[in-house]
Amino acid sequence: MLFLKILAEYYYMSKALSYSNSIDIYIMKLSIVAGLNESKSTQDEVLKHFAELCEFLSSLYYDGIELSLLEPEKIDIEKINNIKDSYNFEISAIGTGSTYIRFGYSLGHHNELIREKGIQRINKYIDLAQKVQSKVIIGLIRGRFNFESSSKKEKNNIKSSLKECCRLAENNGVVLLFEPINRFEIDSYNTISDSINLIEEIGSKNLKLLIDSFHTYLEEDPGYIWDYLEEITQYVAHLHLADCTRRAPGTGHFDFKTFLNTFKKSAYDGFASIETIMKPSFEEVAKESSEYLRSIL
Ligand code: LER
Ligand code: MN
Repeated sequence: MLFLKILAEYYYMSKALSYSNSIDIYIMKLSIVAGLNESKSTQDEVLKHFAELCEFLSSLYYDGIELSLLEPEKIDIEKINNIKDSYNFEISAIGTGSTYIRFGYSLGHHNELIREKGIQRINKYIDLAQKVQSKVIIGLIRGRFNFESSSKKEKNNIKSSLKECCRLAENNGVVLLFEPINRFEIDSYNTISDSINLIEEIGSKNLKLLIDSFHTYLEEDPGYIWDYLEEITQYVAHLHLADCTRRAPGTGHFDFKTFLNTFKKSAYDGFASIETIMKPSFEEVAKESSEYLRSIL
């Protein structure tokens, strides 16, 4: 017990020191993805669930929580802020993919009205992000194309929708996180370099890169990726962590030490967020991942 207390004190002390320039101790901020079931729950249930998550995760030394939401407008902002502040927690990012999965709205859709719906949803996420000081993920909400479209058309649609989303993000001082996603889940911008080209083309200071270790494992050339990551850290504002089987980091053979060290060396100050299949359970993934990552960081 005493050992655990000393360990915890050391952790919090070094965390405080990590933000001072004078001492070279670096601790990467850790969060994990969770939903709040806001579509099907009462406000009280959502708040209770959020408070329980903060309580549980702070006991495992997490610094924040990444929220995957379907209806961001349903969140009671003042109360959520009070709860997160009472745990000294951050909402590391807000996931938007369920908008595509549940409503079918996407930024790359060939139908302009559906694209417009997607942009309107992103606006709602931006509004929440601005009020809870978070970032908005642009991942699966890009959608997939079908026989009525083509890869080229889809890319152009994503580009023009994203320009509009960036304008909204800039007006609200919110950062958008563009995530390269593997080819089995999405049809374009599967690789980091494709995504960086798009970010460069759009040229908004509010558009950053989210790198997910699982998609990196599937899409990037293993002989080249580690050097390449070192060159592009300045674009990155968020990380997703899952092992090559999409289970908890440390359960497969993805080289998290090299991956995370690349960001550590560049004084990356964003979050690393666990985004895995939550098996055997959310609680066990949260616990195992925290222990493993703290041991290698
Ligand atoms: C979203 O962050 C992501 O990584 C997708 O693969 C979700 O399935
Ligand atoms: Mn991801």
